Amino acid sequence: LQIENGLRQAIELNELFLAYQPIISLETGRLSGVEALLRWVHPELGNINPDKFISIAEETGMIVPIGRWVIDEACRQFADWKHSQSVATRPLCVHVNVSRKQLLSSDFAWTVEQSLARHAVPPECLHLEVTESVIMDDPAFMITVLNNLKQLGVKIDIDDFGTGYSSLSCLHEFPIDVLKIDRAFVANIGRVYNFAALLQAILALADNLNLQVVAEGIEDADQLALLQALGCEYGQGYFFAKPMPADEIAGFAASRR
Ligand code: G
Ligand code: G
Ligand code: MN
Ligand code: NA
Repeated sequence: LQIENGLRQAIELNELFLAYQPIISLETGRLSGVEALLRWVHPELGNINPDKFISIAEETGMIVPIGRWVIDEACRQFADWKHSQSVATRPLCVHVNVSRKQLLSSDFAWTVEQSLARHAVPPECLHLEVTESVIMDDPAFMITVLNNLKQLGVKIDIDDFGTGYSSLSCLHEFPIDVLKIDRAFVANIGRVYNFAALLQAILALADNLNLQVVAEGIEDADQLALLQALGCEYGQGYFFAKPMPADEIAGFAASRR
């Protein structure tokens, strides 16, 4: 309850901030984009576990105003990088996680459009990450919602891909740009022979559908080498970097050049 009440005020009290995790081109090793991840530092409780407070925010509906703040803040920060950094030391796109309740709120697309305009962010630089389970819950309706968002020019990623129930054969019906392979999947590729074969099939399909692929949760050099051998284009994970404060991103990018 302390968390629930605190969340209501967290935006106004400036207790929320975004950490950014690098997304790396596995071909060049350079910074490609970043994923914004919400953090909450409570004045008494300190750092609150995101899994915990985000699920409370989703249950209570607080995720709608909080999510609005997240997208606006990610756009503001992206614009700041664009102005203050050379193309070699800044991310080329920013990815933001979006919950089911946000997608269902009728003014969601409008608020995204407002944030893009307010900060003069090129729409194609903003990726909205939607989990596989959210879009598969009501596929026909989600196709409409996502098509609406696509009209703004933003990109759509399927997050946590590979562990849910989406049939590979209906992927082409969704207006998506990127598959983010779930980290549970990546954790198994070196251990279970079938996972490497499955990943190969997913990469072939993605290629056919003109989708980019980001492998999540890369934690060691063996996983990276295998993903590179299979031709996976992008990766993310503790092996490269943990989520970090915005002001550390330029230094990180410079270190990868
Ligand atoms: O790194 P991490 O512990 O931040 O993320 C925990 C979970 O919370 C992940 O599933 C992630 O997708 C989700 N998450 C992180 N930030 C946001 C956000 O801004 N909005 C939503 N809806 N989910 C988020
Ligand atoms: O659901 P989503 O993919 O948005 O979740 C992002 C979450 O994954 C964040 O909480 C982030 O901290 C976490 N994460 C990022 N890289 C790694 C990794 O290499 N290993 C593990 N275990 N978690 C990771
Ligand atoms: Mn994500
Ligand atoms: Na994910």
